[in-house]
Amino acid sequence: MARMLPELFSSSVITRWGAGEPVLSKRNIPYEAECVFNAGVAKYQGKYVMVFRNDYQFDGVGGFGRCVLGAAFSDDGVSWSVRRKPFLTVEGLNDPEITRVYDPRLTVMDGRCYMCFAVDTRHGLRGGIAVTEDFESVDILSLSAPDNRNMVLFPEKIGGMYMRLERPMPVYSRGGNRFDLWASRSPDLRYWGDTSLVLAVEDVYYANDKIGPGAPPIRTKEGWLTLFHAVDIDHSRGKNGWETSWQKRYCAGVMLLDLEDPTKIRGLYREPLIAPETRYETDDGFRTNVIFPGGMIAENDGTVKIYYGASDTVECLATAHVDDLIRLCL
Ligand code: BMA
Repeated sequence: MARMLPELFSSSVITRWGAGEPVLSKRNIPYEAECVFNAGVAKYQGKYVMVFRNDYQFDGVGGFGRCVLGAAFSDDGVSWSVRRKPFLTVEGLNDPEITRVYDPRLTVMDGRCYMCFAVDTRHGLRGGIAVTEDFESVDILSLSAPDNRNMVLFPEKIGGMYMRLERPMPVYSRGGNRFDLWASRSPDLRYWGDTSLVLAVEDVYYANDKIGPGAPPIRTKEGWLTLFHAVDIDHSRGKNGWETSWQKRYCAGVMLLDLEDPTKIRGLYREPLIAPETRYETDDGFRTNVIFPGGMIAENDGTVKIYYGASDTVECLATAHVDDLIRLCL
C-alpha cells in the first residue's frame, strides 16, 4: 500500500518481535474468532496473562456481530496458550443495557488483577473497572457516566488515592471528534472524581483527531512511563482495509508523568513511538494503519514489552529498553 501522508515512522528504539508477526491471532483461538487484538497484558501469579478482544461474524461492511474477551497465559510473554472458552461475553455481564464489551486493560495491585474495559450500552459508551481472581468471572466495581472509555489504572495508590487515565468524549464543546486524555482519582476504585486534563490532542503534533490512554503506566525512576494512542485523519485517503470507509491512522505515543502527581507531564516524545509500518500494520486487516497499545511489561533486565493491536486484526509485540524510552521523553 502507498505510504500515508504525512509519513510517520516508529522510533529506532523499538524492535518488533518476529519482524512484526503477530504473537496472537485467530489461528491461536480454539473457538470462533476473526479479529484478535487490543489486548491487556500483566504478570500475575508467576505467569503472563493476556485478555484479548475477539470480534467475529463480520457483516461484510463495517462491523462484527459478536465481540467477546478471551484469556491466554504464557511463561515467556511470547508463546500463548488460550483458555478453551471466552472469558467474558455480553451475556456473562448479565445486564440488558450492555450490548458490547471490548478493549480490556490489566493492572495487578496488591495481588489482585483489575481489568478496565469499555462497554457499549443502549444509552452510551461506558468505561468499567472490574476485578477477577481466576479469569472466569469478574466483579464489577464501577461503570463511568457516558461517553467515556480507554480507562487504565495506575498499579499503586498515589498520594493515598487510586488513579486512572481515561478518555471522555465531549462531542459538543470540543467541536466534534477532538478527544483528550484525562486523569481521575478514587479512594476505593468505585467513586471517581478530582478529574483533570493531562494531555490535549493539540499537544500531539502527529494527531489531528483524538488521543487516549494506551497501556497502564509503569513506574520508572524518572516518572510514570505512559503510552497513549494518537489518531490522525485525512479524508482524501480513501478506503483502507476491509472496512468500507476507514480513513484514520492510529500511532502509539509515549510520555513520562510525574511520580507524585501524574496529572503533570514530565516529558513527552514529540514523534510517534510506534507508527504503522509492517504488512500486518498497513496492508492486512479490518482497519489498516492502526497501532493500539494496550499492555506494557517492565522486565528485570530493563526490557519493556509493549503489546499492541495491529489493524484491529491481530496482536503484536515490540520491545525497547526502559532507558531509551525515558530518554525519548526527557
Ligand atoms: C477505537 C476503538 C478501538 C479501535 C480503534 C480503531 O474507537 O474502537 O478499539 O482499535 O477505534 O478502530
